[in-house]
Amino acid sequence: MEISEIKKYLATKIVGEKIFVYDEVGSTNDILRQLAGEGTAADGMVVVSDSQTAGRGRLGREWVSPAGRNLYLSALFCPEISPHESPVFTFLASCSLVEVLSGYGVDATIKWPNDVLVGGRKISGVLTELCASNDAVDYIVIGIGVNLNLPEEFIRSKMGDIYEKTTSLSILLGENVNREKFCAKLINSLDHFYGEFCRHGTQAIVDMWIKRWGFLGKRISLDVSGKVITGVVERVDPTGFLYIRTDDGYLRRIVAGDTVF
Ligand code: BT5
Repeated sequence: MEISEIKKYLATKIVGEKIFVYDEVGSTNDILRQLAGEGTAADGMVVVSDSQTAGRGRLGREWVSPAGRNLYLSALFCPEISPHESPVFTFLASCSLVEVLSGYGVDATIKWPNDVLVGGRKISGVLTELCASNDAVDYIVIGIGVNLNLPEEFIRSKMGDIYEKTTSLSILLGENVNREKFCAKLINSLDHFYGEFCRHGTQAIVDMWIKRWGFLGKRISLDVSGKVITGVVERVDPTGFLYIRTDDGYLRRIVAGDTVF
């Protein structure tokens, strides 16, 4: 990934004003957290890498991160919010991804809490991590992985039992995409939604996310620690929690889990 190529397409105010591009890292989230720990990171700073040797998802899951094919990006934010509102930054990232993919003519859907799917297959995932002290956020790192030029053969041969649940932009478009251009478009979109957050606050992002997610008032099934809970979504709040009215009439607050289709 060429930093000069990315900068050619950048039109941002805060996000990506400082950007670092690596050939190989363990995890882009770790690099940003390290910079933040050293006091050298700034609001909107972005780290991108061509490959990751220890790319990760939530709960220590692996994020498959081969070189030369995809996008692995982390962005740092320093918002004045309380730690429990940090999931709103996962929402912000998901909205950005849906917008950018739509610019490629791809109709992506959001799967609560952090997946972006096309045709039921995962194209992107978001990992939000935070550092907080005294009930205030010091910084939030959002890590985004997007499958861009991942060929069908790679998915089939290297991604084991998830191959049927995975896709990439090149598979959907039938041609490879310019990774630097995609990267810049995503940073531009993150900058747009971060601007919305700065102007209008967390609820505005939740509302934008709900619109793109599309499950408010609809029936949903969630795997919560191995138990499937089904009900109608009544509310989503800035903590990212879902309020589900189950068939027995109870309103359940879902803090963490995975959507089941
Ligand atoms: C996620 O976790 O989906 C968050 C992924 C975030 C990755 C980015 S890359 C840049 C930054 N640096 C990092 O180290 N991480 C972030 P989760 O919802 O837990 O999903 C993980 C699951 O997705 C795995 O267990 C696999 O089933 C599946 N998976 C792994 N790699 C994939 C890939 N490349 N494409 C699609 N699915 C994948």
